[in-house]
Amino acid sequence: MKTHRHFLPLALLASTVLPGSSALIHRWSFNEAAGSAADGSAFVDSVGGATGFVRGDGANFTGTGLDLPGGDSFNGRAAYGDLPNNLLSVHSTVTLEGWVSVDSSGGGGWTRIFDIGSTQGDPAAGEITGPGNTNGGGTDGRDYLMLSASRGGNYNQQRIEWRNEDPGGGGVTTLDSNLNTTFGEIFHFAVSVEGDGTQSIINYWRNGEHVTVDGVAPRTLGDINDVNTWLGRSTWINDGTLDGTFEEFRIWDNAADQSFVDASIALGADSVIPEPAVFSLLGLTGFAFLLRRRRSQ
Ligand SMILES: [Ca+2]
Ligand SMILES: [Ca+2]
Ligand SMILES: [Ca+2]
Ligand SMILES: [Ca+2]
Repeated sequence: MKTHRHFLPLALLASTVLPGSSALIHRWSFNEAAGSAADGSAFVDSVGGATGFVRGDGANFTGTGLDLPGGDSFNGRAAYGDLPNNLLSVHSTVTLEGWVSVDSSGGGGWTRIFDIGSTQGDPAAGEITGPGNTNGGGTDGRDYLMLSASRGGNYNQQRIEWRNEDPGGGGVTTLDSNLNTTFGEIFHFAVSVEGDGTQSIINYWRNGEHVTVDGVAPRTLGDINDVNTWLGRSTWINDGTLDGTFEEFRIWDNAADQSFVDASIALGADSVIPEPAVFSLLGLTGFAFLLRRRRSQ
């Protein structure tokens, strides 16, 4: 009865939750019934109720994910995921976590995993509500926090960029990475932003590798005019839209660390790590160790 010894501590951990300590605030799993994900199709947020919508054409629900076709959302109608406004700016600290595959380079250059901010088009407040340029103004991203899938079409290069030019004068922070991408292979990502009211610290992991360590941005999440909250599409609306499949996307209201990332990867996209209160009681490192031990036996 060797197995039971390992299930028991997990059950205890899962039940050791303090009230009011929840840190997972949004969870989109894209587990809608397989089939066409036509323009306007909804995908649920099982934690925060912030329903997302497919905008544009050519997407499909796979049963476990949202498969975007890749292409042009400006002159064309390549589909992307559109989440509600103001998901980030109401927080000072978040972790954006997900599982996604980049299916091909067919989406073009500077495609995005996520891009959350605003686009030129004053006085329309920078919001683009569908394929094309619904503002009729300029095409530049103004405010945004984004994670790219490529740099200029090179999918073995990526970028995190945080621009604060809505209104102008806030500057930009750029954090580049050089990670090989295998098309069609699902990977895990986590980007944490920890604000102190004046500046923010950015950490980034891909498949558990700590790619960006304590990057400093002289601004806070409250500085973002987050009216374009997008998966796959760039706030620079001339950019290509990702050919990728989103299996899971989450927003946590605290900052991840290595132990959190390791534990989340060990659990996988279909399970959520127990509430952080558990970690403060029992130690997150110990929990990650316990998971690894369980998996290795
Ligand atoms: Ca899923
Ligand atoms: Ca695809
Ligand atoms: Ca701003
Ligand atoms: Ca919007």
